[in-house]
Amino acid sequence: MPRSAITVSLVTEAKGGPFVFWDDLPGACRHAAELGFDAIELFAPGPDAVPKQELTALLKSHRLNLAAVGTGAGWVKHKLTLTSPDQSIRQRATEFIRSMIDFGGVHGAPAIIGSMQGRWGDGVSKDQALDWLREALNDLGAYATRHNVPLIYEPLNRYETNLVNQVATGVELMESLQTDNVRLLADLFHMNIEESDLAAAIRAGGHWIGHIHFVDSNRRPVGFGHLSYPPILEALKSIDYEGYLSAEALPWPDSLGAAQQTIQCIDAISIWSDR
Ligand code: LER
Ligand code: MN
Repeated sequence: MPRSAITVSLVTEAKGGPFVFWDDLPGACRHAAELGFDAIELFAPGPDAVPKQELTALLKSHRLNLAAVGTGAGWVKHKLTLTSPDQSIRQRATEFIRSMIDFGGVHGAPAIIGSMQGRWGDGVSKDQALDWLREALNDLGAYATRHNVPLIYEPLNRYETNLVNQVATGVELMESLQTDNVRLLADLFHMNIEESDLAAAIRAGGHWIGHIHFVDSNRRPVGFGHLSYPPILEALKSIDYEGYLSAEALPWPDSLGAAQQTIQCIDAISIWSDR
């Protein structure tokens, strides 16, 4: 049975982005626990955003897990990417992600590479960018093993990257790596733009899928857009998906309303999937 998670952003520069709770981490944990979520997914400005003991205490007192940590602040705050034409930027990007792997890893959570993958162009060929991306995923995937967590790589829609937009292309990338410690993130919002059949894409992703951003077509919480969930859930069942359904969604109509809507849907799924 997949577990439930809800996103919390502490990144000022990401304002307007698809995160349910904002700024107030203790408040977000309280709401998440009261509503019955299993975990939070944290989008933090950097590895020092929340001291280790403080986060441990918060998670423990609310009986929450840390589902994952985003690394996108490296892009939105520092303009770092793994495929920049500038070697020193690529290096700093790798170092930033390594520090985020440690930040999440001590709490048992994987780091997600989404916008930090960058894009090809600006003098960099697609083959070159993919080579740099593979090099970084091999390096960082191997690094994450020290915390016994995978590294999560997220295909994004065409308006955010021109590297990997579909799950099947993500699988090709995974299969070309030397490390086997990288898994794909299937974000239903990006998939709604890029895939012709979401359920088929999930089946094609199979065991490579390690995390789900659980959201509707318009990036509002599940049920507030036009995605049809039964085939998606059947597909997740068919691949024995046991990871998180993590609500990376806009705080619509507001943070609490978005969280309530998400947990109601996930609870309904539990009942449905037990049948
Ligand atoms: C960005 O659109 C996204 O989906 C995030 O999870 C990755 O940074
Ligand atoms: Mn996402």
